[in-house]
Amino acid sequence: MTDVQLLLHIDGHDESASDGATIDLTSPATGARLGTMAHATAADVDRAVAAGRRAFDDQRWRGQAPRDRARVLNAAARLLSERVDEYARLETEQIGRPIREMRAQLRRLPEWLEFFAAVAQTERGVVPDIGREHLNVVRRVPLGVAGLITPWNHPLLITMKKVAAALAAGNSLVIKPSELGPMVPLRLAALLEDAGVPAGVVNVVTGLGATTGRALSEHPGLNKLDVTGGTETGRVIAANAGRHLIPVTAELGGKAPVIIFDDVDLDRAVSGALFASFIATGQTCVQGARVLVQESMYDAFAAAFTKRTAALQLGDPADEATQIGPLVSAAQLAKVADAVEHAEREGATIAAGGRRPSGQAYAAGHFYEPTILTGVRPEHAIWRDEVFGPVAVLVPFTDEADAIRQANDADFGLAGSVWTRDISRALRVTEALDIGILWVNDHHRIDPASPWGGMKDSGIGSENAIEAFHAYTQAKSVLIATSEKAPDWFGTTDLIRYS
Ligand code: TXE
Repeated sequence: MTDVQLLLHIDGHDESASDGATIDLTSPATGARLGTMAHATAADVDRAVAAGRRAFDDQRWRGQAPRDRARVLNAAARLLSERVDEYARLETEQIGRPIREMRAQLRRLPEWLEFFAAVAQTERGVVPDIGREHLNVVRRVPLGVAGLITPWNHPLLITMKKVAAALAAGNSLVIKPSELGPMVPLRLAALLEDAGVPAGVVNVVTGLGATTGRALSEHPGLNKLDVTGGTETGRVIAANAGRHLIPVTAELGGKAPVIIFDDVDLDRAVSGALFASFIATGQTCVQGARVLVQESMYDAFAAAFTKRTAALQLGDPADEATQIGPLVSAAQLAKVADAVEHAEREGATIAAGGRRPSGQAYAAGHFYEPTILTGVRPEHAIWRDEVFGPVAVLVPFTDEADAIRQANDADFGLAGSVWTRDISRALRVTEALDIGILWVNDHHRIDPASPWGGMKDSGIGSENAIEAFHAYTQAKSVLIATSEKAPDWFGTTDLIRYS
């Protein structure tokens, strides 16, 4: 087992918190102590923001030509490829996600650095035509120092989505990783410096949300906030951004529908729903939390889905055969167990799971069986509230209109999938859903080139793609008079000519 002492990373140096405080890290699978992390004070956050500001003001990163920044990001991508297996092991140890999934996820992350390196080099300003007497040059410039607040469920993926776009655009960063998953985001800062990002550009402050996270999100020296987390956390952080009049990107909760029409092959539908609902032990914002199945195939689907869910392999996340790991923390386990008990009290039926697994192997970890609930009604809390665990609600629908109505009956609008072989129907249904990320005959697919962001209570703005790059820049417009005639505003009555 690792015994780590994680430090803050400020201005290129690893250091303890100014008051020496630390927080213990424990394994979600065994309860064993993994080490400690520094608990950054408000003064530490202040120093990190100041370091980012100095790096921005002296142009050590944003002043480099885009092709030079791109070269560094591509070097970081190569280094990351070499370190993926090590980072996957660390993330599995820290958050309990099965190693087979962690490795598959991390292997793709160099793509984010490569994509945004390409965007940095190919981005162009624009020259809007505003008439013959002026030339208008509009360029995109970086914002300054960005505060990145990230969660535990995909520690490196979510940090990477934000970091790659922000760095490509030339910003400085202060990252506050989740207190449950700081290990690999900290390593990323060191890796970026190994690749050539100058010290001071990427700073990391570890600590709790209520202390370190709050100090960062309330800091008046930031030019942007970017958060992935729970919806209530997002509201608080977005309100802070509002107070300082800085832009915010927020990727928050979800309650994704998986809409299965009866023209889909049963096996494909079942394996698709399993993938949607139980990847990452259900701890993902786009988890298929509401599986809606057309009533003509509902019974056959329910039988097969329940059978395959019950057969999923729970266990030690470091074991290659494990499909479902523990939940990340005792608090998350309690939240999931409470939600299922409450659903049962409200009248739902447990078709699979619904309890902690028995046996010595599971005793010290935060394990919970993958769970399917039936008989859920729209007035039940489980229909509406995000559980963020391996719990899927299974409900029938009659026709297309009923599927759309049920899927849109949610405060969230992050993600969803539509399963059908009828392309026209897929287009109609995706068009009608108030959801930002939609898949047809798939779920969970992510790509650095494809925008990722929710509607309604699921957040503000988009990660990934050119949208994320633009969200880390501001348009700067320069109007150049090209006319030989000097304007004389007060010497003429023909003001229209000059206004
Ligand atoms: O998330 P938090 P938690 C949802 C999910 C989960 C719930 C709570 O429903 O059960 O949120 O999980 C920092 N000011 N998601 O408690 O608290 C915090 O330290 C500034 C959805 O882990 O939202 C961490 O770095 N920062 C989700 C980050 O915010 C604050 C991913 C997210 O933590 C803060 C995770 C504050 N006042 C949880 N309070 C997704 N969309 O994927 C907390 N933080």
